[in-house]
Amino acid sequence: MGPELIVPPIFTPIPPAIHPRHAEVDVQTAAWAETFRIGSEELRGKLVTQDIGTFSARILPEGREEVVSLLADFVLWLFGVDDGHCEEGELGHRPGDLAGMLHCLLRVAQNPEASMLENDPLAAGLRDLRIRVDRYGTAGQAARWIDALREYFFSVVWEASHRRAGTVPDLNDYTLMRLYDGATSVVLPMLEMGYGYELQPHEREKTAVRAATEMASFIITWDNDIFSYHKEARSTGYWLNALRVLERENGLTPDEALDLAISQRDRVMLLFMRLKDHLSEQGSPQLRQYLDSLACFIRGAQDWGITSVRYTTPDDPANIPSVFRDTPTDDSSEPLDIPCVSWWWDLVPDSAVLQRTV
Ligand code: 3E9
Ligand code: MG
Ligand code: MG
Ligand code: MG
Ligand code: MG
Ligand code: MG
Repeated sequence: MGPELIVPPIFTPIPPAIHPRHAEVDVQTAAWAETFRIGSEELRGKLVTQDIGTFSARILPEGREEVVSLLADFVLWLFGVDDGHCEEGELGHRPGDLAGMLHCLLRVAQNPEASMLENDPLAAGLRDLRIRVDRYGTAGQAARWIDALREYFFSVVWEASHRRAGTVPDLNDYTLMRLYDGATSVVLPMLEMGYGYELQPHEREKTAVRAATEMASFIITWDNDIFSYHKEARSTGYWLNALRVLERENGLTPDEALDLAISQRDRVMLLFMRLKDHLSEQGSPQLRQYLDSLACFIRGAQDWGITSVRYTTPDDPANIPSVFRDTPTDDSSEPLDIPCVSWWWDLVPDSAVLQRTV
């Protein structure tokens, strides 16, 4: 292994926030994982120390406590799937069998009464999550949550085909896959449930609102790829990460790939903030709340990412920062040269142009 990567402070213009009941939620989530026996004993033993309840409390700092708890249990469950089945399990190398298993889980989410996977802890946990989604969300939000699970599952099957072949996708394919396999889109219905509103389809599906959502997913997953590089590069199995993609695609060293990944996420962060301001000016109060929640999701993932023992432990410390910076390393407003997302830059008025006209 080469010299350790040193991650510098990362740019964030979003202030930190946390729900006052974060400690209680964190304890309850560990208890939920034990009740439903999520993951192997070994995996569960790790997950319950990773402050996943605290992460959820950062995503919904003023949300309804029951939904903060629901989100925390759901994120822990997602790691049960993502670590347990995909990255560390047998199915992660067998995309066809993984697709079959995930379809059965989807059926349980849709029809919890169906008598299938009856001795499967992840299915039992999912039945419980579905009951609580029905309690705190609308019928439409429950349906969108299941659809989002399907898109997350679809993407991890794509990822599994690369794992089986030992291949690294190109940057465009990786970017598209990462919009879904970071499981960010499955969290979105819970942003609405947390504050007890439902975004109307004409606002949620508006191209610019969908783009803002995708930008949040990009930033959260690029940040994860930066902060989890230490954990992932040490894993004995296959691993996939934006830095690894950039190293391969552009013939870069890890340090150079890190600089490029940081400049990419800085440019998307600036665009996200501009688009958020622009949409907030015209949108409903619900849309403003939703956009604020996307920002909390981004910042929450950053604060959790630099503190959780998931990414750095005292016995194997990662060189990740303990603070953030308030300026970007790259303030270009040119589109990234990634075809699946470069259209994002067409949606928002250029602040440079605006500044010249005031
Ligand atoms: C995937 O990325 C991480 C998700 C499946 C875990 C669930 C977390 C969320 C839904 C919130 C989004 C947070 C992120 C992306 C950290 P990956 O690289 O497998 O995560 P890892 O923790 O192993 O680096
Ligand atoms: Mg802890
Ligand atoms: Mg993963
Ligand atoms: Mg992972
Ligand atoms: Mg990661
Ligand atoms: Mg450097």
